[in-house]
Amino acid sequence: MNDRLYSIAAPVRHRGLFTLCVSFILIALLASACGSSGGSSSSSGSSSSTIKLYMIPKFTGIPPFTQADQGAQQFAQQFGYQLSYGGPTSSSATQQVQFINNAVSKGYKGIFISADDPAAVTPALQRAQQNGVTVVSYDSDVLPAGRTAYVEGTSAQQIADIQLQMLGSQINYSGDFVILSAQATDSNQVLWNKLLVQDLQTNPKYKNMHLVTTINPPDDSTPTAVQYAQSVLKEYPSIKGIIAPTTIAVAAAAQVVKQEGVCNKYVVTGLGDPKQMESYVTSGCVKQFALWGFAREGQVAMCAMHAILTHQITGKQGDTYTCGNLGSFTVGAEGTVTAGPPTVFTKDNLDQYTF
Ligand code: RAM
Repeated sequence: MNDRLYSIAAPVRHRGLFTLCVSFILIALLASACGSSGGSSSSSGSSSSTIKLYMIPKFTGIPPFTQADQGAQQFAQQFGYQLSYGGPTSSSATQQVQFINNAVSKGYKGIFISADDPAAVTPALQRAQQNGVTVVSYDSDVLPAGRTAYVEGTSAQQIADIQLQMLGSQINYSGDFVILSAQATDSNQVLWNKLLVQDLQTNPKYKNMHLVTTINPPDDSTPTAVQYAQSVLKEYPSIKGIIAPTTIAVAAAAQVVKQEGVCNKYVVTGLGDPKQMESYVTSGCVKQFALWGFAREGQVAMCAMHAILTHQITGKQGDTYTCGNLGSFTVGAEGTVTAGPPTVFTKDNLDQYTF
């Protein structure tokens, strides 16, 4: 398990240090006051009075979650919170529950989580809430009972539409395709795939496109996705393309079609990280894929947490809060906040993105 703490407040061991501690607390309070007024206080200078928050991704070690952490960290420093980041190294709801329980027992006051399995983590989150912990889900939602608000990177409906459009425009809106997704418990992919199917069935533009199957590998890891992408090409050789709504699977599918020398035969598209996809785009193997700013998603989630902790909002529909220079955000249906717009990447704009 990967459990990185940005800063750890040193425990106070001696009564004689009381005066010194009071001074530290005062300094910390001053620092946090400066931070919330736009200064540059750092969480690494925090004392034991600093409010501690914990961010748990689906799993650590991939760019989107690292970027969300960095975005959240930036605003945590401004607000004077201490933000820690840690989670399973590969998708595991059981391990996420351990991270939740540890955060509660260590006195964290807020938890951000992108769920590996909403049903499996929500009871632990409810216990956390009963202990006074505020929960904001991001990226992949938990059950509504387990959190106050959910911050999605971009609108789920737009993600579905864009993916169909990216594939359709490259195959003349005709032919079979496969969705190579992530594990079946990932609530974000499940929702996007459902909306995509609805779109496919109802929009006459897509009447000649046919989804052969949606594949849910047992996890969202590169070796597994590569293996499944290879099987897709073997099992369904006559498809026109693959839509992969995970940064892992879209890169894996691109790797497989490139290695097998079939870039001209199959369209690979979906949701990808620009840096991870760069070589496939510059070599012409992948023409289009989409994503949104995960750093922004982390920032908007941190601002939601701050607005809840400071009693500016309760997470009900219509609540609004501001987020520095990103402007103002409104809580929508079922406590959902949309962080920003999606971007479609092609060879023409890819070099503008550094993430
Ligand atoms: C992967 C994860 C994440 C998803 C992106 C698009 O990084 O599955 O949850 O939002 O892909």
